[in-house]
Amino acid sequence: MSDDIDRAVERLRRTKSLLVITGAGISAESGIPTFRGNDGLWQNYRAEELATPWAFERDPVTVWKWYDWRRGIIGKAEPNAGHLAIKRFEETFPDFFLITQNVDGLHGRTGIRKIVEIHGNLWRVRCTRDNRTSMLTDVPLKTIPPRCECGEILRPDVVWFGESIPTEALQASYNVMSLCDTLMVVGTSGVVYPVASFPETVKDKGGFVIEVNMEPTPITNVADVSLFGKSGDILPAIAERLPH
Ligand code: BV8
Repeated sequence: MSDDIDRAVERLRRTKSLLVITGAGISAESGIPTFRGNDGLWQNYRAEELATPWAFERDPVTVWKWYDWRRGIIGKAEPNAGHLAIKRFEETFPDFFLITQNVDGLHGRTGIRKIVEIHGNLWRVRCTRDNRTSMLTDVPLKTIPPRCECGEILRPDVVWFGESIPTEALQASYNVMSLCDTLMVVGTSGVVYPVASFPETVKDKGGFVIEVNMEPTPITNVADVSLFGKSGDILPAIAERLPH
């Protein structure tokens, strides 16, 4: 592993524009269950039952009970050393951007600014009548389902399976992918599209891809370097070896 870390650090020292993509694994050390791991969020439920517009249409109460449970866990969580190291990368690299698939808001709590939450944020809600969004941070929720002052049901402002990524977020993602010379992919199983296709997009245009994960994923075949271990250990170790 130390040779691989050396190769990653050597590349990062020559990197002008760094793009980081994160998934649920970066929040695991904050105590937030991942989606597909042994303690996976999905284990007690099937994704189709909950994270889809059809599920919400059919049974908004069950979907909101699941989000209320997740908000309860996330509400007690703090950003971990991995989140903080990525904040340091924002200060270290002349050009930096973060795309996160996570809806937990933990990156935002580090003060990072150059970020797109491509799957939304579960602390934000959206009126199902006029799509106006607002923050709703009650834990637990006062009423399930929560309602807009207009009387309509509110939904989590997240991207569900079968829903398209908002155009602005997708455009911003393709823009930063075209500009970056190095991509670091952290804590994602690489199975959810379109983000799962992003490492190949960067690789195809000649970018260097560094993966950080506990185990091999489909991204491992695309990566120039895969660093296996906890992001909360690996990312600070890399940050330490970069110019401050
Ligand atoms: C789209 C928000 C166009 C909600 C999420 C058939 C019908 C319909 C759609 C599809 C279809 N087939 C394919 C699709 C497309 C679908 C898709 O990709 N499905 C997959 C499952 C096959 N995608 C979509 O629908 C997307 N939209 O394509 O629009 C369209 C429209 C209509 C029809 C067709 C196409 C929208 C996808 C967004 C879904 N929303 N979240 C919410 O969270 O409540 S996805 C959800 O998964 C989260 O955002 C999560 O981040 C994301 C990805 O999962 P990961 O982050 O990778 O998490 P996971 O647990 O899987 O992995 C964790 C990793 O961390 C592991 O590798 C583990 O080893 C590692 N790890 C653990 N601990 C650590 C660690 N690593 C380092 N350190 C540690 N300590």
